[in-house]
Amino acid sequence: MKEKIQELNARNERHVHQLSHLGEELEVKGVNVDRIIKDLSDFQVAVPSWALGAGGTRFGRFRIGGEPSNLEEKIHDVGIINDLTGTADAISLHIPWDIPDDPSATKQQAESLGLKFDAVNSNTFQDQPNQAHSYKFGSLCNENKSVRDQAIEHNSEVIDIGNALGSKAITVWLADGSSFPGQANFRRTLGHTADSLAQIYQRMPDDWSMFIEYKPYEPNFYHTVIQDWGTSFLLANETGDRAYTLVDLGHHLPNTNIENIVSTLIYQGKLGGFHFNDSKYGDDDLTVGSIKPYQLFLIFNELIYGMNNNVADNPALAWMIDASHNLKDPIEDLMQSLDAILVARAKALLIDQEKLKVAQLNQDVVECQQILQDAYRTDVRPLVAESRIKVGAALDPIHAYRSLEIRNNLIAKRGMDSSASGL
Ligand SMILES: [Mn+2]
Repeated sequence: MKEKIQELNARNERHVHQLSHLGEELEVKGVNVDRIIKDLSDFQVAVPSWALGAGGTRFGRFRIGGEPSNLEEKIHDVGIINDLTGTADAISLHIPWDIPDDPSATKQQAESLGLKFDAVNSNTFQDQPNQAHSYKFGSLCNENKSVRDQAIEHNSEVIDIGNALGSKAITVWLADGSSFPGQANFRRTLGHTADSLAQIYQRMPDDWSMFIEYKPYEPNFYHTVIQDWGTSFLLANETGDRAYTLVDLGHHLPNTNIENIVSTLIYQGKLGGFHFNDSKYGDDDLTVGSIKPYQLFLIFNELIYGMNNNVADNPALAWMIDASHNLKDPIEDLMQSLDAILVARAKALLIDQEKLKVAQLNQDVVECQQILQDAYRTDVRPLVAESRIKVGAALDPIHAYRSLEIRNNLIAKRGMDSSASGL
C-alpha cells in the first residue's frame, strides 16, 4: 500500500504550488512553517477499537459491508488508517468487547503495522453473560459491596490485559447514577465511587495512569455520580498523583466553555486525556469538526498555550477519537476526524502568542479577536497535507482510500454481513 500511496502523491503540482504560496505568506508573518509541519507530522491520535464497525443508535444499526469481526481485523483496519494518514499510531481497546486471546500475538500484530496500545477502557455499564451481579443500579457506586467488588475486579483484569499489551493507562467511564429523584443517595454513591477508584488505583503498575471521564447525563437522566469536570477533578485529587481528569468533548451541556475547562485542568496539572468528537445536542459522537470547528480551534489554543506554559507539570496528553458512525464508512469517518484535528491544531499553532499577550495586556479587545481570527481564517490544508507526505502517508487520505478501492477489497475478503463486536 505504501508504494501505491507514493504513486498517488507523485501527481501533486497543485499541492506544491499551494504550499509555496502559503509558506511565503506565513513567513512574512514570522511563522516557522517547517516547525508547524513537523509538529503535525509528530501528532498522533489513538483510534478506539469500537469505532471500526458500523455505529448504531438505539433505534437500529445499518451494515456497511466488510466490517472487522474480530480484534485482528480491527487492528488491521487501524493499520490502514495509519498508513493513509500517518496520524493514528495507537489503538485504544475496550474490554470486554475486544479481549485478545493471545496478548503477545496481538501485540506483535500491532507492532508489525507500526501500532501501539493506548489507554484501555473498562466497561461496567453493561452486564456480561454469566456475570454474578448486575450493574443495573450502578457499578463502582453501588450500595451492594459485592457489586462494587465485582466492578473493581473487572477494572483490575482490564489493567492486566493492558499491561500485557504495553498500555500505560486505564480510562474509567461510569454510567453510574440514578434516573429518579430519591432513587440514590448522592453522598453515599460518590463516597463508594471514591473508595472503589482508590482500590483500582492500587492495582495499577507504578508507571500507569488513571483517566477519570465525566458526563452530565445519559444513560441516567436525573443524576450522574461523576457529572462534571469538577467532580472528576475532586476524585482524581483524592485518588492519587497518577489519576487525572479526561475530557470528552461530547460530555458537556450545550454551550459549556470547554476551552476554559481545559485551561484550568492543565493549570492544575490534572488533564490526562482527551476524547475527540463533535455534537449538536448531546453526546452525539459525530465526526470531529463537523459541527463546531471554531470551538475545536479555541480548545487547541488552550491546549497548546497550557502545555507551553506548563507550570504544574501536566503530563503529555493521551489523545483519542471517541466517535461512532451510523451513516458513513467508519474508516473514512475516522480519517475525516483526524484531518479536522490536524487542521484545528495547525490553525492554533499559527496564533501569535506574544502579540496576543500584548493585546490582552493593553485590553485591546478588537486586536485580540483579530489575532485569533486571522489564524482561524488561514487555509492550513497545504501544511496538513505536507505533514502527511513527509511521513509517507497520503496527501489526500480519502481520495487515496477510494482510488485504491479499499472498502471493496475488505468486502471481498470479509463479506457484506460481517459484524463488529460492541454495542
Ligand atoms: Mn469518551
